[in-house]
Amino acid sequence: MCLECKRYIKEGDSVSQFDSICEVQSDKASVTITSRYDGIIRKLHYNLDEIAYVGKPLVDIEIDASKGVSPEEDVVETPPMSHEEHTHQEIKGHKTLATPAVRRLAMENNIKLSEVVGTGKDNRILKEDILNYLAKQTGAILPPSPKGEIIPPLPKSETVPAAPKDKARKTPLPVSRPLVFSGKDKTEPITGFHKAMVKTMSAALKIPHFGYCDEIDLTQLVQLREDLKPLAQIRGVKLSFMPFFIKAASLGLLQYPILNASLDESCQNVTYKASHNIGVAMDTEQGLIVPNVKNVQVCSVFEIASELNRLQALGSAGQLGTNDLTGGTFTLSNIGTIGGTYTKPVILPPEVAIGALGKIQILPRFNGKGEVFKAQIMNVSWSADHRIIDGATMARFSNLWKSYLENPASMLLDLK
Ligand code: CAO
Repeated sequence: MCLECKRYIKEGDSVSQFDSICEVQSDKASVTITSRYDGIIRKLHYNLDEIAYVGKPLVDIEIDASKGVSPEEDVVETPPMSHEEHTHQEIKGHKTLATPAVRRLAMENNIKLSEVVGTGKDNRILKEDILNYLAKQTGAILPPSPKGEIIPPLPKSETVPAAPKDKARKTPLPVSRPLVFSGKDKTEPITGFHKAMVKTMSAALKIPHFGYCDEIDLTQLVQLREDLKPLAQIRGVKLSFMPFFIKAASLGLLQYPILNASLDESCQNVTYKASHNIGVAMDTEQGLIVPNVKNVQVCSVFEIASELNRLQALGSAGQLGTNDLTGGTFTLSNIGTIGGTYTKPVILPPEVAIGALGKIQILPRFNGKGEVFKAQIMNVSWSADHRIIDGATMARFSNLWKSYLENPASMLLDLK
């Protein structure tokens, strides 16, 4: 487990119960560790960015004797799971599972944990359950604060769309003078989400990838999104192209369920997944992450947009939890937001297919009458597991997906 660059305390600081101590990042999620005690920080066992070991002391806290506890030093240990510390709270006779950070989030927003449905293991209440509960209450998409602090619910009139990504980061800084090299090599451990990428991509190497590319004319969709964007904005949601790409993929998967499947390790059985949990590759400060929109087959385009806003807000704040990051069944990667036309996406095992989207460009094309017009063109690149998916299936799926996007009104026929 790696201690990420955010630490909220230093030696000598006074802390109270539930005060943030630091943020840790594992290869699955990052989470804020809070103090279990009132007291004074006497020793920090790790420097920033060092690997902290599960079960080993993280900080020594001298406990305040006046609070009726032993004045000896006590330690806060690195939890076995970064996301789900095993803490209990008794509510109305039954145990509610939630981490101290989640309980603090609930407390600061005046939410009774007994009213929140936990979606974690054994019904544990996760941070996103609280955020979802708040969002439902207020109709707002809550942008998490940069430090992972708790933002009070907004009144209805103040609903806001998810925080836009830090655009500044995408723009390369102008280099005004020649780069100076220090002349020293630097070696650093691979940690956090990068570690997950090593694991997943090494496993993906075992899959024989089949590639298939095509060009999509998004002229109608670009116009449709322009029309719908202000309506979504009024409802507090930013509507990008992704929700349409995702919904069209789900409609396609209904016809070609083999693409929403997984193959067991010995390649003896294929499992067709009932849920379309569509992963979205996300470029974040912490690295590449792929949270997924759950059960797209039963979601409207608006619901997908709203969920994507939530995932993007949590993703850019480094606060996505295990539930959002696991259980994907099919993936789309919109690298076109950064640039490029065709790419060669790598399948995320145990999934069997992935699509990557290039940038939308205005290019001359011919219409049915042979006249040149300004078309909004995007390229798509699919990769599929050739052990169970043949090229013809991938091509037919791609044709269907393309037809929905080139004539977005046709999606209405198949929406439930
Ligand atoms: N071409 C051109 N413009 C595009 C586009 C495309 N393919 N896709 C989206 N855009 C536009 C959007 O419409 C939006 O413009 P407006 O502000 O005018 O509405 C702008 O780009 C920014 O979009 P966004 O990033 O806010 O939202 P999104 O839903 O389109 O994309 C996400 C979300 C998470 C896919 C994207 O932010 C991202 O991280 N992309 C990179 C994915 C990546 O790294 N893939 C590689 C994986 S393998 O290493």
